[in-house]
Amino acid sequence: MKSRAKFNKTGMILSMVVGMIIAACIGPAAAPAVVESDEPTAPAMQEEAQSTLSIVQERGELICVSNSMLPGFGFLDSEGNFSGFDTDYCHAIAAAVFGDANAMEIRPATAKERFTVLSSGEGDVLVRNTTWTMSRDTDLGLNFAPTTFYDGQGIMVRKDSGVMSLADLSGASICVATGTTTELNLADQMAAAGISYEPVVLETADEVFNTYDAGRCDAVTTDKSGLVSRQTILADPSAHVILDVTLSKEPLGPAVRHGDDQWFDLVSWVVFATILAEEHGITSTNIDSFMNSEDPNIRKLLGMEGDFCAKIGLSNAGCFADVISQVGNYAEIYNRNLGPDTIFNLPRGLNNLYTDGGILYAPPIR
Ligand SMILES: N[C@@H](CCC(=O)N[C@@H](CS)C(=O)NCC(=O)O)C(=O)O
Repeated sequence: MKSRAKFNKTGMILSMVVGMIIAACIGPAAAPAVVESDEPTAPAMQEEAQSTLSIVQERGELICVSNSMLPGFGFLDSEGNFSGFDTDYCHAIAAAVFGDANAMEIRPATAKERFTVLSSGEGDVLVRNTTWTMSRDTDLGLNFAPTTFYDGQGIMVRKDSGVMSLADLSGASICVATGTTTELNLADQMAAAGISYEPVVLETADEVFNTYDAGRCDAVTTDKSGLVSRQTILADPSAHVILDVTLSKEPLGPAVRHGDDQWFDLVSWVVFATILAEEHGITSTNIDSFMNSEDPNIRKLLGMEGDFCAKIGLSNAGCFADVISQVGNYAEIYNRNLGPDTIFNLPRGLNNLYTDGGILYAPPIR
């Protein structure tokens, strides 16, 4: 969409210039005809001006670019349903916009194609275990909403390989996905440590992990959450171990296209609302008991005071209350998908609230 709008703008300026030249050559009387010939560019101007929110509202559903191969984060099951931590953030945005968490469709994308899918306008937001980096923030034209999952890159090997450290991987073949920070970090870290290795670069998570599982790589690397996730669906999960090394910082979170501040604010404040709800102990099941709260912070979050949802373009003053009641607070989203009652049992670590030893910290709604 972005490049199309740009093309239209250029086309419009060109036809205006041509029109002015023609008008100058043939005199004022002919000018109206030239103006008429400009008409086809009018819808293009509208399209350029149309906000992501109004596109989403007109469509009647959100299109979320996400993963389909990462259990716990974004996974398409055999019945055709998507679920996971990232999927729930897609539901949360839909709940805020429509008051209906299910007014949402997932557009699955591989790591390699995800940015093009977003920038071409095939989706409204990218929520796909995507790391916030400077190049993506600038060159790729993305704006990153607050981090929803602080992660780091890890390495998994077979237990019987005896590999314990990076140095033990000298000469090893390592399976890695293309179009990821993973691929670049691995190259940097191994070069810095002076360790030679053979990268086996593949396109999808299924290819990466099936190739590793088939014994065609000595190790596999991606975000630690991704390793924990995919370990559960290896032929014999207990035969593998995730090394106690962290190669990088991988702050994962939603991203939107540059150029639409309101939409960026909306997605950002949906994330913050889930964190604030956890801070205040408001959950999907107890939210009704807070509706009479006298705490001004809670009253603002739940839409009883001020009109904060209007500031992100929404007419429903209870936009965040809908997120919390339909999808849950941060802890509920985390626990439902990754917590102790799931097969992943991922400790929250950095993803705890700042009051509980983590770094999740949301600015105030006021
Ligand atoms: N967080 C990293 C890695 C994300 C990533 O896509 N990891 C792989 C794990 S193998 C993946 O999910 N691949 C799935 C796919 O491309 O379909 C990034 O943003 O580049």
